[in-house]
Amino acid sequence: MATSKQLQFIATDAMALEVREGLSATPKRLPAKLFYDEIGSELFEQITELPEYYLTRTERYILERFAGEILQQAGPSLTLVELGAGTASKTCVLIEELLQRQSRALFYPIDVSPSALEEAMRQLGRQFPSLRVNPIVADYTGGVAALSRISGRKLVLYIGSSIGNFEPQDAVRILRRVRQTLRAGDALLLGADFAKSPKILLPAYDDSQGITAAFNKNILARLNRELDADFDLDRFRHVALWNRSDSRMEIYLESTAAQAVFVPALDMDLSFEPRERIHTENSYKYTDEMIESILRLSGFTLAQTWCDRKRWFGVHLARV
Ligand code: AVJ
Repeated sequence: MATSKQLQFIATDAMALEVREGLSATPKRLPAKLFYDEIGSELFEQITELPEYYLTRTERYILERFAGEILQQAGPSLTLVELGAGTASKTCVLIEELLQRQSRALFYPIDVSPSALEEAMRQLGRQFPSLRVNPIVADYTGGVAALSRISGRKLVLYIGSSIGNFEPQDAVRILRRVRQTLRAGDALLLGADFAKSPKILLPAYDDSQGITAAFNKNILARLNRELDADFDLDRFRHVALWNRSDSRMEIYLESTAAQAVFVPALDMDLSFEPRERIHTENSYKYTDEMIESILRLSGFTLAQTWCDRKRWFGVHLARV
């Protein structure tokens, strides 16, 4: 039984409205941002260490290998800003290189999670005494608004393939807003996963240890905890599919039986047919052409792309 305090969390939020909308729709869906409560964020950390999940370690390798070139391209006297920074664990690589080029630096990590930002502060403060960290607690919209108040030459980091959760037109909308806060000389560093064989993609989103399944199911567990819902987690299974025509991985929770679910905090009765799915995430996989077009439509020009030898992951520097 959830306490009233727990019930408040989603129920008072605009998030509750999105949950209601998504579960009322046909086919049913839930917003991917719901994954990241404390348990979900911990499960995601575990995903990044899975042998099948190549994204995080490949991007970190690219940042390590090319940090010098990336900062050279971005220009002198940089202030770093990171959208969706989390604990900023991959950003250290760039900060280390930056502090070899300039004696002091400013870093503005932007994230919705105050606890992740505290962790970032603690880690970075210890590791880099000459770095000034100014955390900003905000979502994408609020974070972008905060961007325009930051002075100096900026390099905005949007790494981790977080952009991949958005439909291309929404990605353009977000990047265009970022673009509007930037001035001549500023740059954007975008990390994005490349389209590749489903033989590589499918295991990355359906690992042998079942961590991704647990991550996906945590959405339902969260609705049980915070909205007092009665989803039976054993009667849903994790499904990952490659959608070639839309160039994206899709993940679902599939009902294994006909069943009814009640969501008290939303006063919602749900019914599921056998094999009926809830769509929980899209993860877009890009070609060079897709990246170029998204950047161009957002008002950026692609300056350079760095990638690993297999071209599994790309880090793209774009200028205003
Ligand atoms: C955090 C959005 C980059 O799409 O690969 C990992 C989330 N979902 N496994 C991704 C995720 C399933 C991840 N991003």
